[in-house]
Formats: sequence, structure tokens, C-alpha cells
Amino acid sequence: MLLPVLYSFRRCPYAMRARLALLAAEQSVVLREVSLKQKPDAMLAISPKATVPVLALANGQVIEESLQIMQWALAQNDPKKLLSPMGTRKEIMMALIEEADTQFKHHLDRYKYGSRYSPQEVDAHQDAGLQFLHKLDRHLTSTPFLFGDAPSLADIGIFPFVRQFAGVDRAWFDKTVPKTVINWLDGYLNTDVFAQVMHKYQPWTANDPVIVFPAMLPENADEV
Ligand SMILES: N[C@@H](CCC(=O)N[C@@H](CS)C(=O)NCC(=O)O)C(=O)O
Repeated sequence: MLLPVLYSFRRCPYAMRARLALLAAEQSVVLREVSLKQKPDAMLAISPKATVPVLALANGQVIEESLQIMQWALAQNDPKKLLSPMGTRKEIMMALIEEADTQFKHHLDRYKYGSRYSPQEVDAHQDAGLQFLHKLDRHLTSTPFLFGDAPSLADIGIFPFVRQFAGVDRAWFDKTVPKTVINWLDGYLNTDVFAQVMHKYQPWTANDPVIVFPAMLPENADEV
């Protein structure tokens, strides 16, 4: 069996959401943990843009965007119906992910790396990030997930970034952010699924044994 190869980085929220989708799709991949300071030549050769995650399929196709990796995985198998939210149209779900990936991420980066900015700027980015969390709250007041009673692509696509936002100053986050959002985030962080996705691997080198993710070894696993 030829498995796709995923170049991944444990703490990267984009790689995290790719792994979450692969797990939800029950899609095994060969996982290669990447050190961002020393990216493997094998990854750079197929993806010169040099960001993680990268998924190399058995047919030679290379998918270099986390959202596309998620969509590819769930197009293979979507037992939890993450691509078909109950409570909305797909375009509306994709628009919320887009807003998280662009505006919220913009403010998150500037809030997270605050030492590069003035205190006033950091406050402004913290506040702008909070506005997005209020938007999530409006989704989460009536249902436990962003678009209904069950998770969707938006939940697993967005929470890794909210986790980073929370990590900057958890005391402030707990004091300020709506409880619905805190519970939604913590609900994800406290699951076995998240623990599985955050398993630690040493950076890959060419002679290492194959690591299959999710960690249930299919027989005769092979690399692309
Ligand atoms: N739009 C890309 C962004 C991926 C991205 O920026 N990943 C970061 C790590 S979280 C990265 O690889 N940065 C390159 C570097 O730090 O050298 C995606 O969705 O996959």
C-alpha cells in the first residue's frame, strides 16, 4: 500500500489542522516531522515554498496548503461529515475559515510576537483578535460547535489558532473571552484526538524508520 507522505511540524497550527483532518478521515500517512530551522531537502525538492504542512500523494501530486490537505483528506472519507455542516451552507463555513486565516491570523501574529510592536499596537491586535472570538461566541451560544451540534471543518480548522491566541496570556484569556469560546477550545484540547495529533516525534532524517500517522500501523505500509 502506498501511503501519502506528510511533512509536518508538531506546534504549527496549520500542520495541526491537517493532522486533525487526516485523523478524522482515518487516512494513514507517513509522517515526517520537520525542523523549521533545517527543512529536509526531500521536502524542499517537492515544495520550494517551504512551509509545512506538505502532503505528497502516491500519484505524485503535492498539496502545499493546509486547508487543501484537509479537504483532500475529507474528500477521501468523511465519516463525521465535517464537510457538510448541519447548520449552514458550505460557503458560509468556508468564509469563517477564511476570516480566521486572514484577519484573525494577522492580529494573532502581532499579538503573539508583541515584543516587535509598541504596547498600543499589541493592545489593538489583542482587541481585534477578541472581536473575532466574539464572533465565534455568536455561533457558539446556541450550539456546542460553530455550525451545529456536531463539529465541522471550521471547528478543527480554526481552534488551533485560537489555542495560540489563548497561549499568549491564558489568565487574560480566561478572564475576558466568552465562556462559550473557552469551553469550545478546552473541549478540543482535552480530547484523546488532540493528544494523538500532538504526539511528539523527532525531526525526520532520511534513514529513519517509517512513522505512520495516525499511529495504527497498517500492514505492509510503504512510502511514496
Ligand atoms: N498557508 C499555509 C501556511 C503554512 C505556514 O505558514 N506554516 C508555517 C509554520 S506554522 C511555516 O512553515 N513557516 C515557514 C518557516 O517558518 O520557515 C498553509 O495553510 O499551509
